[in-house]
Amino acid sequence: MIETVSTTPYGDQKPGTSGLRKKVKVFQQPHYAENFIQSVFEVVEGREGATLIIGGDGRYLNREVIDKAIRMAAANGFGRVIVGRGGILSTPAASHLIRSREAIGGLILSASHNPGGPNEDFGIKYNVANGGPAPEKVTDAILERTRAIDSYRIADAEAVDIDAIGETEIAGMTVEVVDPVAAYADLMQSLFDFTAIRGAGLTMAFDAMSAVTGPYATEILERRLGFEQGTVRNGTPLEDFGGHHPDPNLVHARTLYDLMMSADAPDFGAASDGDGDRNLIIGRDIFITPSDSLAMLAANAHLAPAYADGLRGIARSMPTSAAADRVAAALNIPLFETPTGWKFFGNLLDAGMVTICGEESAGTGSDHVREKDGLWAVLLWLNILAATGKSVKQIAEEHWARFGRNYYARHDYEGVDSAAAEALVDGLRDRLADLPGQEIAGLRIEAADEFAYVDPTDGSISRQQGLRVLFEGGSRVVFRLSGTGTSGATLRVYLERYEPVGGRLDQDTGEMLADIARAADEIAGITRHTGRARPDVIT
Ligand code: G16
Repeated sequence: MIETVSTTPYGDQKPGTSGLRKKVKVFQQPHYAENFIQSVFEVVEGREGATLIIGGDGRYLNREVIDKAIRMAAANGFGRVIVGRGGILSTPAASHLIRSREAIGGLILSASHNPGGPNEDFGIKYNVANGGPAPEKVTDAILERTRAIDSYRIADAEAVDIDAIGETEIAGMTVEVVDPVAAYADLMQSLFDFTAIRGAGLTMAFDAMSAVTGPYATEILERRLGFEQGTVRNGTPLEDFGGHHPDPNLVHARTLYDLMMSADAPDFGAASDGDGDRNLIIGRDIFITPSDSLAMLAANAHLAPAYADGLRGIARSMPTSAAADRVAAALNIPLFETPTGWKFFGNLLDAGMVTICGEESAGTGSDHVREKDGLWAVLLWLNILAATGKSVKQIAEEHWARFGRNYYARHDYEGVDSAAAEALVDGLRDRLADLPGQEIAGLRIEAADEFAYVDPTDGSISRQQGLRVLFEGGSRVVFRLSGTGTSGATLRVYLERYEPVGGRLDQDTGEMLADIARAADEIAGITRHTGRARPDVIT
């Protein structure tokens, strides 16, 4: 019944910012997914008889890999697998199930905001018992196993029917198929004032981008909160996301943006990504950057029942703007600056040191789960709008008038030759010490360094987490290579300029950042190294 299958290692199974992400064709190589899953299972201590959660964002290959993962879990001693019906679980819903069902961990099958389909991307991520992405020491151990693997174990059984709710047995292990939405929707209802949101008479448009949040948003927004039918657009998860990038930004959610800038705009516009952990927030006639959204949510969170007693602290990734820092200072609570990657928030949340976390990459979340959570951010915004009776624009303008404004943009150079990208980063690293005092594009450099993080809970150190150049007056540019791409390198250049209270708070972001963008090119030689005159995506 249990087969041991011989295999040989693949050399490219190093987990990135958020799990192993590769082209579908890579995952389709013989034993490729099995090698990785077996390597994960071998580092899960205490898996004998334990519960494992499995689900994914429904992209191409999801069902096939779930079938393998279930049969491998049975062969590796797990006692129970809980899987979302149809193989569906949004990333925050999976995190919640791991916690609420006291599972030892979970496999989340997703490549997040990356496109899906036979020629696009797939991914496998392992989350640990707190519901959060495996920390670096676990992903390092997984990588080590992938390099030495010589066999994997799998139950030689029929595929389990994952479309019917209920329990079945496979090789002595129970497989429980659950409604992917119900427990998560209940959790959201416990955090927010659904009655107030329902009664506020707001209108909204939610773009699920043909990805996993469709069923969640339909249940919560249309059924439980009473928004009119059709509020959720592109609400059916498709294996290829309808051929689009399920990435909620101004490029890929352009239709929503155009609607929100038009005369027909509803009060509130939002979108989420492939696996439901990212969010995009657009008010009528105003886009809210993810960094600002974090700051505005933190400043107003006490208006929602779950956060009525205030926040313990705020955490943000280093490239995220300092807007949240000013809120933390005003609330007199600590602010933690971590490397990019949600996994770095887990220890702070577990230790009760922070309540809200966020990243420039369209992620915000709280201690209710251990992942960022797209619909959570949407619901907190709705709760704030309902409680204040103000528009998104009013909330934003009042926020800037109180705290000042961090103009912010990220410039992405995608599919850059890896060697050229490395050369850019290495070259800049070598010159960091010489930069302070220099004047570039009219800006004087105050400091320059490479970000390293010491986790205050366990002392673990993460080095080489981005190069930062700080200018006099609080502006800065950060350079880093993405850890989530699947072809070539993506250079991310994060631009930020602070305008204090009483300053120019209603200007065009591009214009306010133009001199910093020029300085960034001069400092790092972006055009020289990449051959690109301008970024592929600006968010
Ligand atoms: C993942 C991580 C985030 C990170 C983002 C961007 O998001 O969970 O913490 O900010 O990648 O990472 P990078 O800049 O390395 O591409 P997701 O939504 O893709 O899982």
